[in-house]
Parts: sequence; structure tokens; C-alpha cells
Amino acid sequence: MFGILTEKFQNLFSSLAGKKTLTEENVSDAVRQVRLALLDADVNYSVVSQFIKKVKEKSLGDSVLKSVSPGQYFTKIVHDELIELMGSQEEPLLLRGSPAVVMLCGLQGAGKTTQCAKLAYYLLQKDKQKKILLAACDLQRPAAVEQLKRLGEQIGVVVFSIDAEKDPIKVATLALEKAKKESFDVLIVDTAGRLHVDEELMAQLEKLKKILQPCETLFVASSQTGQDAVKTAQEFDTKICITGTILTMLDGSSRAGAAISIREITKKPLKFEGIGEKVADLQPFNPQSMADRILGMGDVINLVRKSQEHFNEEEDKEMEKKLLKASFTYGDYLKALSKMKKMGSFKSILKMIPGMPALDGIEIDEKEMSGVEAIILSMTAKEREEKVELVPSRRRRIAAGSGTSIDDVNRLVKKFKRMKQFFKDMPSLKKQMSKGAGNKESFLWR
Ligand SMILES: Nc1nc2c(ncn2[C@@H]2O[C@H](COP(=O)(O)OP(=O)(O)O)[C@@H](O)[C@H]2O)c(=O)[nH]1
Ligand SMILES: [Mg+2]
Repeated sequence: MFGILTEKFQNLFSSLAGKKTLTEENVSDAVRQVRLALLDADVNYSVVSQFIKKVKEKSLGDSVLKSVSPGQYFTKIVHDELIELMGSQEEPLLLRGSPAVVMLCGLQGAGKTTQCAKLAYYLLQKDKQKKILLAACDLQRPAAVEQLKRLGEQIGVVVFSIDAEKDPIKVATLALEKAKKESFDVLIVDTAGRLHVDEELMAQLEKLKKILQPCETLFVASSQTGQDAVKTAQEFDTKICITGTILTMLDGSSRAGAAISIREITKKPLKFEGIGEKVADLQPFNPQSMADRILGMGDVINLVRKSQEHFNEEEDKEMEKKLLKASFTYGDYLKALSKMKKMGSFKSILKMIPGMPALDGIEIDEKEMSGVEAIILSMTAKEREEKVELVPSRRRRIAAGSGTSIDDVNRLVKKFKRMKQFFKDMPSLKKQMSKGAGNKESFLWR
């Protein structure tokens, strides 16, 4: 995700791995490299200076543990400091009032309208009974109202809008009235953005705030804009007092600057992160997970979170056991595939596994995944459970039945064997998975 920055950190840590002790000299050099890497990733200058100061102090402190190598120790310091910088822990959405009003603001194209829908979807996933109203108060861009309506339809949430109305204050007032009258639990308000911060926009947002009295005023920042996002966040906070930030576009090849600096500069928590264009692509911002990803250590926290959402615990344990013993069959593979589909793209799952970012170059074709599914569906029960050898005649029949070619079937059989080998070779996976979210040391100190 953070490509170059992650690479630089990994190079640095591996160059330290050979050192016997942390000395004034190698710490200075390492710290200099961390500084350059962070500045290059668009992290705010004053944030970098503070960060470097702390890392240096800790690295040269006398508390160096004998049992860990200098490389590991330095990594741990950088890791811990990153976490602290980004807020230490998850900061949940604070919903208060009836309705609880959440107002999103930010520049044009930051992802406000999309995050409104994602947020509604996220709240509905947690509580299907929640009554949510979306209000279309971006009357600047002609298409914005339509966009929100479409998104609302997609997730089955009511969108309040007034045709041909030009005054967002009026829309907000009536939306709030409706929400109260019809006992909506949450009112999520989309607002207009500009290309740059301007007085008129701020005045409008101030008025909206006055009327809506939101319990959350979330600044939506595109991580693609690096340093600019940080400056804008600060301006929004000064003018309209935000309660937190949603960082978007983290699925792209963004620099980590915004993620690392925004909280430190605004002193307001990062609450969510947008990781794709789909309505399900929003997750709570977790500082530890973000630090792991920045340093190229995978994303165990979100992997566990996603699997907890979609797997039932028994099945999960069963599957894990099978995976680790490499005793899973085509039938299990089929089940896992359909779950993975629900969980999100296969590639994004793989990226969460520690050690996997190194495999970033490998393309996983999701169409191929559907081909695989078709092939397994064309197997007999015995074939799926690997009770019979997949001899050529069987493979031909399977290919014909699934509308694929014999080459496709051969490829799957080969891949399947390779996958089993992969799990045989990866005994530490279980440890990492079972330690799970919230464990600060995570998988770093295996
Ligand atoms: N890749 C990616 N695209 C996103 C994300 N969030 C929003 N988008 C896309 O970014 C574009 C601008 O989003 P929009 O919600 O219209 O921004 P707004 O102008 O602030 O309301 C749209 O095409 C969205 O689909 C995200 O987290 N990742
Ligand atoms: Mg919009």
C-alpha cells in the first residue's frame, strides 16, 4: 500500500539486522534514514522532527533488552512510536442524540458522498435495525444528489433531498425535521466541497453545524493528496472544529504522509479508513494495523476482523486446523472461496497476511477464481474429497462440465498442490492468527 516507504523501512531494518549492538553511530545513521523516508512520504516536517527525537532517545536508552537484536529493537521502537503518533487505539464513532447527526465535510473529490453511504452501510452491518437517513446537502455539484440517491438505493437507505433546491441549509433543516418526526436513529449529512478551502464554504458549513448540532463532524481526507490533506484538515478544524477524520483512497498507491500526520497536527482522532470504491470498503482506523502496514508487516488486525465477521468460530477453527495440517480438500477450497468472495477481493486478503507484501507483484485474477469454482463444482463428491486420483479421463470430464479447458483443470490441480505445500511451510501462521487483534506485540517478536 505504501510502496516506497515500506520498502525503505524494510531495507533499513534488514541492514540493522546484522549489527551486534545499537551504537551512537548506527542509530544516527538509521534515524537519518527514517527521517528521509518519512519526509519523502510527505509526513509533516514538525511531526517528523518530534518522531525522530523520540526514536533516537529510546534507541539509545539503557533499557535495550538483551534478548532481542538491535534490528528488532529499533523496529519495535519505530513501530511503537508510529502507533502512538496515530492515536494508540481505535476511536469509535460517538453517536449521541436522536437522531445522532453525523456531518461529513472536506474538499471536492475527497470521498465525502461515498463515505456517507459507506458509513451508513457500516452501521447497518453492526445493527440491522438501525434507522438511518442520508441527507443530500451538496447542492454545488449537480450530480452529487443523484450520486447519493443511487448509493442509498444500493444499500437500502432512505435519502432525503429536495428537487431543484439551491439552499443546503433548507435541506438540512427539513432532513432533521423528518429524522425527528420519523424516529430515525442516525442522520448522515453529505456536504459540498470546494477545490480549496474558501470563506463561503466554511460559512456554509458553520451554519449547517449550528442547525444540525452534529455529534460527529468528520473531515474526509484523501490520502492521495499527502501534505495538502494535512494542511486542509488543520484549516477545517480551526474553522468548524472537526471531531475526527476519515482517511480515504488508502487502497491506491498513496504515500503515508496524511495517515501519519493528521492526528498529530489536528489532535483529533482518525476514525475510519476508506479502502476502495465499494460501499463495504470502509473500516475503523486502527493505529496498530496502520503501523504494521506502513512497516510492511501485513495486516493481521484487519485479517482477523474480517474473518471474524464472516466465519463462524467453529468452522473457522476447523478450517484453520485443516489449513495447518494441509489436509484440506477441493471441497474445503470451494467453501473457502465463496467466503473469501464475501470478505472482499482475494488480493486484498492476501495482502493482510504478514510477509505477503513481498509478493505484491503477483497478480491474482479474480476471474480465474470463478473458473476455479466452476471446476470444483463439476467434480464428483469423491473427487472433491480427494478420495480418487484425478486421472486424465476425469480431468477431461471436469473440463467439459465446467466449460473450461483441460489446461485450466491441470493448472488448478497443480496450484492446489502448491497451496498445500505453502501451508505446510508456514507453521508460524497459526501463531500469528491466534494472537490476533489488540495484541500490541503482535507477530513482530516471534
Ligand atoms: N479507490 C478509492 N476510491 C474511492 C474511495 N472513496 C471514494 N472513492 C471514489 O472517489 C471518487 C470521489 O468520491 P466522492 O464521494 O464523489 O467525493 P466527494 O466529492 O468528496 O463527495 C468517486 O469516484 C468514489 O467512488 C476509496 O476509499 N478508494
Ligand atoms: Mg460529493
